[in-house]
Amino acid sequence: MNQKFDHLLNLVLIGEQSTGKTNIFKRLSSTGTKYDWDNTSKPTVGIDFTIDTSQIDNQNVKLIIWDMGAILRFRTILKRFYEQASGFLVVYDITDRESLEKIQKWIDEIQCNSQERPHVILIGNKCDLEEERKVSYEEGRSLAEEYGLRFFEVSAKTSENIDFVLKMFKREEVAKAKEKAKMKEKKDVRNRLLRTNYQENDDGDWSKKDLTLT
Ligand SMILES: Nc1nc2c(ncn2[C@@H]2O[C@H](COP(=O)(O)OP(=O)(O)O)[C@@H](O)[C@H]2O)c(=O)[nH]1
Ligand SMILES: [Mg+2]
Repeated sequence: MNQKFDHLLNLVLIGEQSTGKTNIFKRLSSTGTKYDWDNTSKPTVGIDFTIDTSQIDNQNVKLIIWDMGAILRFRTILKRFYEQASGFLVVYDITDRESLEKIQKWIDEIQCNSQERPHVILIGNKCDLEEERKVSYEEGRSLAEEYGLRFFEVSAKTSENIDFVLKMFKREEVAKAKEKAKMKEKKDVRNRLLRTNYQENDDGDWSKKDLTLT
């Protein structure tokens, strides 16, 4: 079936190893609700992706979610992903302080390699492990504030906040695209009006048409 989409989005999961990216990915994928929690997940070697299709504000949205494994070491591949992504979930583990301290490295990578300003969301995963918590909610929130990012604590284990983050990402991207289309239409109308009322003279300047002569 050849379905048409109004929006194609790419969302990439990045962050230190063992922060739970692959488990978040499994929850985000369309089969997520059927996914049984598995404590034995292995380091991700390659790249995995899943396609999520949905309707947001009467628009068909196709979202491709990418789980990046050790392949992140290959900079040429990485660069292509940074360039094409509409958004990133930058993940740290609330029970692992080091994973938060390395967040800056990931955000710098996005800022250095992305062409347009992508939608970046800071994610503190494993919020079900309250007793093992090493990073407070406040610390995560203020780091996100420093970079002007949205911030959520989630749990891939219990699914807490996972659906919400995905829906919010899609809604905001669709709203952004609609706003962009509106601006473009306004600009097109302005240009059309300009062309109707003005004419280009020999010097390449625009001057008002002498309507009495036409
Ligand atoms: N308690 C708990 N453990 C998690 C959660 N997410 C991931 N894990 C565990 O953390 C380890 C690393 O997870 P994984 O998804 O492979 O991390 P990745 O290397 O970032 O892809 C695994 O043992 C998971 O079972 C979570 O939300 N809560
Ligand atoms: Mg992984």
